[in-house]
Amino acid sequence: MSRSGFVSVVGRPNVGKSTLVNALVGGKVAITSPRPQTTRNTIRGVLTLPERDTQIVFVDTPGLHKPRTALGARLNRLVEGSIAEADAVLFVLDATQKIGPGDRRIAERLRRAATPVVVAVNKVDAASKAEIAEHLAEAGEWDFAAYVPTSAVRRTGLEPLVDELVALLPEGPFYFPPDMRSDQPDQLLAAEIIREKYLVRLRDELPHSLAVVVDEMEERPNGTLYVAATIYVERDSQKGMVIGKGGRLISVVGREAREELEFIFGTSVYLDLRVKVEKDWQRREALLDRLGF
Ligand SMILES: Nc1nc2c(ncn2[C@@H]2O[C@H](COP(=O)(O)OP(=O)(O)OP(=O)(O)O)[C@@H](O)[C@H]2O)c(=O)[nH]1
Ligand SMILES: [Mg+2]
Repeated sequence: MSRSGFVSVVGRPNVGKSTLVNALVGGKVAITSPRPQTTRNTIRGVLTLPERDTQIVFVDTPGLHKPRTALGARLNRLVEGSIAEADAVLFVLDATQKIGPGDRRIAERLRRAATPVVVAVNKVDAASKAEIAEHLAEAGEWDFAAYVPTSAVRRTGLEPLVDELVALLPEGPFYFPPDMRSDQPDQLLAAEIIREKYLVRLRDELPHSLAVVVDEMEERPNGTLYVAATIYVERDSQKGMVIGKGGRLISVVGREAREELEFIFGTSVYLDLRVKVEKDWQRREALLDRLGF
């Protein structure tokens, strides 16, 4: 009998959840950036192990944090839902930062759940042996199913991590075709790639004020993929920042996004970007619906 199940990937913002999911499934399904709160949706990445007749569906989630806006509250509820539906939880810690109240709150939440938990102590490439040992000892007191040191960027510790997770999965048929890596529609992935390029280039609070929606995506007769997207900001003053002096920033971001989209879709891409102001969209429930949250 085959094995298959959902593994919800949770943790504080910026600990490397999305980088880890990408490394585990062997391709980019979720965007990553040095800014906290990069992920805003649950994103499924599928790892099929034919030789073990096993399929793991990783569910990347937004980092859990104290919500300050309607968007923040929605994101936390999303994570709760993902934990409730999971067969196992992958709880990610950042070895380069001390275990803090945010990690402890999540640990307490997970201890109350019936779902088994595997802890990844991630970013070990950037931490000292002493820091890693301290994490393993301190987190060990939570008494979860297993603890595995990992580096998502160097791709170390992934095999032991997969072994621990496979052991927790129930028997059952695969949820997705074996060659499928993500169930994310192309439109959403394209919007995320554009947002990622901005996250990497913008400073301060502005990244959180951005939302990207792909309005149109269509293959032209000459084979070029036409992608039209709108970048939403919250205030008039932010519009200029997103466009940049003389349109410089939007053209650089546009080029970087286009190049990655061409790589992902294997075709030439024409990217049409526009910027719109939607006052305080992060705080307005109706707008959150329209922007796809
Ligand atoms: N040195 C090092 N950096 C890492 C590792 N994994 C992730 N990072 C970096 O940590 C930052 C955050 O990574 P993400 O994968 O976006 O983190 P996340 O937990 O998904 O963040 P949110 O979506 O905001 O909750 C990025 O700059 C990554 O390159 C790792 O194993 N080692
Ligand atoms: Mg993420």
